[in-house]
Amino acid sequence: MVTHSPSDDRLVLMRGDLTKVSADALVNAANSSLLGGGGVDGAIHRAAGPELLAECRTLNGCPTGEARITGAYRLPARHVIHTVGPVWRGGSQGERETLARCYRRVLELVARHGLRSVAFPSISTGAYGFPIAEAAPIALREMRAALARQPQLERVTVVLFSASDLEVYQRALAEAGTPA
Ligand code: AR6
Repeated sequence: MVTHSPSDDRLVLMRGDLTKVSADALVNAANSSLLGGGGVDGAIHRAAGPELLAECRTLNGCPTGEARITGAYRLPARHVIHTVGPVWRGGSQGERETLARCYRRVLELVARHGLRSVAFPSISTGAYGFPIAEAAPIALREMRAALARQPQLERVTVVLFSASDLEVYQRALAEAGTPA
């Protein structure tokens, strides 16, 4: 089951495993080494196969708040866009701005490569500890802004791992108000 944004039906929320979703690009919540880890990063590398790690090794990492694009190998996608979210340190270290920049950088790469669909996990809200109720409106705001700018974009999906995470995003979407 998917939830569509009331203001733009190209923005959808669903519960599931990101590595099973088909899109031009799947977004990875990576760390700055880009050499894999746990959570969605581990799942993406496992599903993509070792060729993804081999390509990531050539990139020499990625700073927090930035993004890098690679092939997707055995994933049902053309590309993986890796971004490094902020570690939550209480909210006074610019975490919200850095999280917004992650979404913007990913969506800039989507535009630059002419991609029509992209699927995101909830960046930083697992191991990196960003409160999901604060992260969801930031994520959705950046996605709506990109959809308004990018007519080629047919679908932006957020794939939430748990029912409770999906509920938080659904609430944020309902509260988001008028289009960006
Ligand atoms: N599909 C969709 N969402 C998932 C999946 C999946 N297969 N697996 C986990 N999630 P996290 P972060 C959710 O920890 O907080 C890694 O070790 C998860 O429930 O994956 O940005 C990296 O290497 C949570 O809601 O990413 C970094 O070191 C969300 O994805 C660090 O974790 C993000 O959780 C990054 O931490």
